[in-house]
Amino acid sequence: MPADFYEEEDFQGQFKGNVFKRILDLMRPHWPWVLGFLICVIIVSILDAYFTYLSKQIVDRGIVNKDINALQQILVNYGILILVQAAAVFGFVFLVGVLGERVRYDLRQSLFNHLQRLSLSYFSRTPVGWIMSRVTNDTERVAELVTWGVLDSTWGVINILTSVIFMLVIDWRLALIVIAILPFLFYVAVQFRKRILEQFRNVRKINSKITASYNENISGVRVVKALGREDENLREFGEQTSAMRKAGYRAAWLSALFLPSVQIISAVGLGGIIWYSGATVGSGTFSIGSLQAFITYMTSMLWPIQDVARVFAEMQRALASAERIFSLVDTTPEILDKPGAFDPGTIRGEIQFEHMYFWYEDELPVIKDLNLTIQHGETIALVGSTGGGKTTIVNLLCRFYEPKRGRILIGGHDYTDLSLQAIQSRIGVVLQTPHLFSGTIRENIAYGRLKASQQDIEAAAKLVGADHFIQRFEHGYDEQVGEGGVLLSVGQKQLISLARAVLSNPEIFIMDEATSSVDTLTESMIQKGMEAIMQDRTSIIIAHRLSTIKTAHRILVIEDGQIAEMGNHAELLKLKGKYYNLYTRQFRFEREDAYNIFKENNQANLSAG
Ligand code: M5T
Ligand code: MG
Repeated sequence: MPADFYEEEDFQGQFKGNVFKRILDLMRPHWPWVLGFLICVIIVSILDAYFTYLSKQIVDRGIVNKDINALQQILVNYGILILVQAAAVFGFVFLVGVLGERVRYDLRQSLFNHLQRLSLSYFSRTPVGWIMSRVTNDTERVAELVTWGVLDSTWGVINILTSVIFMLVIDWRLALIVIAILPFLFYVAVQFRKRILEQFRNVRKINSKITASYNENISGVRVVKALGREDENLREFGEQTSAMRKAGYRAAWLSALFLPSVQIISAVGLGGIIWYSGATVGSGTFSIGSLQAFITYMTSMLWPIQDVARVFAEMQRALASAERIFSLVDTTPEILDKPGAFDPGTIRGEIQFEHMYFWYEDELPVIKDLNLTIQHGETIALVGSTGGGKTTIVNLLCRFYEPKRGRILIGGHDYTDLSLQAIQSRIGVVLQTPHLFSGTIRENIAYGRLKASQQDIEAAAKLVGADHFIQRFEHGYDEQVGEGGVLLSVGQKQLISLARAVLSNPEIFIMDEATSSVDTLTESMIQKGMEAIMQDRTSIIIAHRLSTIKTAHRILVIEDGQIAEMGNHAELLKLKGKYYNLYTRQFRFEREDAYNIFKENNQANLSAG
């Protein structure tokens, strides 16, 4: 699922109280910036209100009284203050930008770091799209809240407050009318905002479904045509688009209704003011300038009210985002160094699995009572039918997961007593589907040893036989591999992963051989590369190639989480059991191998019988 599918995830209205506190904590390290921008905002909004007050003075003292000196004085003040305000506007826009970037940076940094520490089990439980949505949309929304959200609401609140204060100074009775209307205006604005947001959220939700439908229909076009699903799909699609149209209509209707409603309410307020002042202007207590100032305050207050209402309405979603981010940050990795975990300096030595049990979930054992001792320098081939638990055994040895019962000993130490770093930095793993990162071939080979020199990199590539195809690229080692290595063939990716493993000079080598076939030349190169690595190293290979299996010291047939058969190639063939069956039916071999089986078989039969 794409990340935007998870963006509009539903949330409960209830927040744990500490979400607010934690958001404040995010801002704490940047308090000088926060303080600076609050000061700027306060200056801007106080000056805004004061300017209206000045224009009242221009009318009352300057124009009505025809006092040129006063007028000049007021204008000079006005000019100076305008400059101050301009500087403050510059200040807050700049500071809010800086602050936003800092908060985003902190969030991204801590999420990235945390994600790297989380155990593999977290990633198999949690959809990638969900995580992506947290690190992109949610961090963005929280950063918006702590910057523009805080800015708009402080600006709005201060603006409203100063306006109210100035109004109280000019005429407190009139001001009370306005104050009485304010909460009502605010309530209406918030309600509208909430409903509009809700509709837009709906639109986006449906939109991501529509995108998904397009995607499925285009990528699955052959199946759609072959099964004659066109009419049915069009009908389903029609339902989605008309739901989208309805939600869009509702959003437009609400948005259109919003401003006029607010305006009508404030017009009622204005009417009250004019009615009142009309009654008092004659008595001389209320000047024309005051009336004008009141009207300006009243109308200019509409914007801050809307801003505050918008922030208020959006706050719920931003808090939900923050809560999801925190829930991710709070997930503790299941596999952690124990207190006192140590690095023995090497993990060469015997590997023992002792009565090991393991399950991914629901106590449904995937590995059952596994007992095995691997000598240092031994090459072990794991074979067996799919789902037997081969990958799981390897995952456990790498300590991506830990045994649920029993234990694994490396060099005589229970491996949970060792540090993760001590184990994982000394194991070289080549996965079944080799993963390359976008970048150059050089960067990919040096991924586990950044400081490697060009000679080391080339030596590693030569050792596994990757050098000659790399040289053929236009840019050689600087050739880009594309995202995930899409520009290379499967065989080339395998060779590069092998070179990467060689370069990191691991003490234990683990490889999940690819099942997909490569051409015979590449195949034999991969084989040579593997042999080079397996020399003097404990190696565990999930084997699909006959050549690997034959060179292994021991072959383990893994069935249903247990060792079903164990021995070398010849011994196991003689047994005529599971290995024999697998061997004759499943492994890829070439013509001559087939002939050899036939021969060996006959010999085995002869000697047996
Ligand atoms: C053994 C389950 C899988 C199977 C059993 C890796 C993994 C496996 N399983 C999970 O539930 N979660 C996981 O992350 O465990 O699976 P395996 O160890 O992958 O078997 P294999 O490597 O022998 O199979 P294959 O097909 O690679 O030859 O029930 O569902
Ligand atoms: Mg597997």
